[in-house]
Amino acid sequence: MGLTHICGKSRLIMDLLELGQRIDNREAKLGVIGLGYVGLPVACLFADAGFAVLGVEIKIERMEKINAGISPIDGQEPGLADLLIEVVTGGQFQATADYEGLRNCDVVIIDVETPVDDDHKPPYDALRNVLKRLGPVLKEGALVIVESTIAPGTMDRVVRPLLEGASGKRMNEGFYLGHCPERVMPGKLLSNLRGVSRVCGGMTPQTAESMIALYRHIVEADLDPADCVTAELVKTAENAYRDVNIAFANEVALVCEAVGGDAWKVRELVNKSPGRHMLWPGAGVGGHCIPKDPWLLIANVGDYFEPCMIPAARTINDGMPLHVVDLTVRALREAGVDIAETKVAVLGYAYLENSDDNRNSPSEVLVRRLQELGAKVSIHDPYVFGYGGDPQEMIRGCDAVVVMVAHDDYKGADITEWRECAGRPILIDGRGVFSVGQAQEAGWDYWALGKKT
Ligand code: SAJ
Repeated sequence: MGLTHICGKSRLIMDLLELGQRIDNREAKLGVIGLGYVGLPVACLFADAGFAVLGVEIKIERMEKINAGISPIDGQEPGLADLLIEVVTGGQFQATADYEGLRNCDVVIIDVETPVDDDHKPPYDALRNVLKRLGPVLKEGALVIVESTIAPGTMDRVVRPLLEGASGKRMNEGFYLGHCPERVMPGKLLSNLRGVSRVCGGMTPQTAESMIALYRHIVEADLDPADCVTAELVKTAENAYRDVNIAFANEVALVCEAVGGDAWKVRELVNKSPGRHMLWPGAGVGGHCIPKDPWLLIANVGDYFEPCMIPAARTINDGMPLHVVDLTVRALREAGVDIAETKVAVLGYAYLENSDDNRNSPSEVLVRRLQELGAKVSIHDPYVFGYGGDPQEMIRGCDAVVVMVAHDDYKGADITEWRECAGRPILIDGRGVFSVGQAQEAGWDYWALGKKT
């Protein structure tokens, strides 16, 4: 091993040891770039743990709300609004739109969106922009941690060269680099950040150890050291795993429709078999993670092999809202009605039960297709802004009612009263909310995903 290399290695170790001490005694100054549903709670938790935190947010209105102690995040996020007020008024946390303030930061955490394009590839526009603006102000010896979900290989082939180019520094000399993928869920942001284990992927083992020392201040669960590729693989694979398993449940549901089974009953009994954990079939897979992360997992493998199962699962899940449309068309046709002259009430517009989040909602796909077929569609959702009110008013006079989300409000509804409001007794159940007996007893011509009715 050459002297330079030994000096370089000892320099790295010395730098990270010194950084580790500043982290341990909370002297290290933290920067968080991107104050969305991940960055904002991360910034608040580190500020609450005693660090001085500077948040960088390019959306001025969002930045100003945060500095006024007002959480810009919609929906119920237990504890976040109070924590934000506390750390802002306590002076531990402030937001800015200016990268200059990051010059004093020993640690910079990056939390920006990483969508995929129509070719299912991540352009990383936001991430590239952040790295180009961070480079010139990056403090000597700073630790940069990407928390955004990224395709395996991105840290080494995108983040590292961009940051070295923009900063004029070399990794493991002028700065240190790691990837700690977020594992938050809307509605449970703070509890997930505190209670769910994290993979701390460092470009060197020493970097991973420094990351563990940092996250130990806010995470009560396991902090697992790894290299960056492992961290990239774990996050994208865990969500691809979920997507593939949902697709399996959906394909079993279609089999049940074809042969006369009940997919919910089948799932319950399958899961009595040791080692089986079949998920729930449904009218589609929405949200900000599951539809995207499988594509990130396979984004950089095309030169090596052609994945088939993961894309096939995406095709199955993306097809489920359209399958519910087919059920609706068939039900109306059997009642002697062409969908083009009908009124259809769609109950549920969020992507997830009891949530107001409608990102990538399967209901959007269903509504668009029904309208293309000529139906007049009304939408209800007790949580999504603009679609509240009494569902019976949406149902009144309709030719078909389609339930797309298993909100508790629907599970507890009196569907006999719904029937009395409806123009025709056609009920399409996309989430197994009702039983065949319950629906037919209430006088409905009941059609359900995953059930032969
Ligand atoms: N869905 C099904 N069948 C299922 C489960 C979900 O059709 O059995 C549908 C849902 O209706 C929804 C979509 O899939 O439209 C996604 O649901 P989700 O329960 O996976 O919720 P998400 O999108 O919030 O996923 C998050 C992810 N968490 C992170 O990325 C940190 C995911 O890894 C978690 O597994 C998931 O929450 C969770 O377990 O709640």
